[in-house]
Amino acid sequence: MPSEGLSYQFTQAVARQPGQSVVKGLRATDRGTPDIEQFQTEHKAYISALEQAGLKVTVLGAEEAFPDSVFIEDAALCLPQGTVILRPGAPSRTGEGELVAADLAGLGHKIQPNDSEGFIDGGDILVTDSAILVGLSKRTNQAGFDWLKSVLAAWGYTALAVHTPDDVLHFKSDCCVLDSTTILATSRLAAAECFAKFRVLTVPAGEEAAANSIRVNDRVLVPAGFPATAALLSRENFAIETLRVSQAALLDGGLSCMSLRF
Ligand code: CIR
Repeated sequence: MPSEGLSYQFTQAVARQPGQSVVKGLRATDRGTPDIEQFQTEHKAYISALEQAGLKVTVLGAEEAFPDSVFIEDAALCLPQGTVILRPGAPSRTGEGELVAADLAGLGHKIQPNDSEGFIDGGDILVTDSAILVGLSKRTNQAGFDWLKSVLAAWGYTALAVHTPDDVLHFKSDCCVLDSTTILATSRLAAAECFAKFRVLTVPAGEEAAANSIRVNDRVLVPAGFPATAALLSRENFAIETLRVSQAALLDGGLSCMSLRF
């Protein structure tokens, strides 16, 4: 069942180290190859920020066979009732669900295996305190959504399929939860019907990537380099902390996708 704080109050997280193979990670546009050392430095700071927000973080070892496996959020959805294994839609990422299932089972998670033919990336799943919104995208198809919806229904959640703009990789590239009733979103999503029941703060023009922020307990982690968004959130009385994610961004990744939080 959904509950107050489900979407932003966490005690634990699981992340995965970026491997050497991260240089081969997927990207929609080539804006340069990530520097491994810099990636590791930014990843360490990210883990520290989660710890400072009060989470116990388990950092799994790098998986060289999966260049994008640092973006662990795409492979599973952790809820109080259990951990749902997902099936990422990019061919090079389809085995990541099984990989993470083994790791999380080892950590004591109750695993809901995935027997669907459909595809679904965690980056398309926005858990709010009232419903779970799933953006259909190039990585998440109707069959993947239908399967997840039936799993979630058994646990008392309502899942709603929504649209992800064509030029956006994942639904959550463009939005995040700020609290039980407030969403931060780009203007292209802010007007969308899916947020009709929420108060929406719109990311200032030119700072679209700042929509991939994450509320973690008493603070909002915001990617560095977006001063207008930081100012907006401060004006709204959110405590913010900025973090550099320059190397993940080269692979279309951001703050949300580098951990599973629960
Ligand atoms: C990919 O294309 O799958 C990775 N390079 C980036 C995934 C980012 N994941 C996310 O935003 N949830």
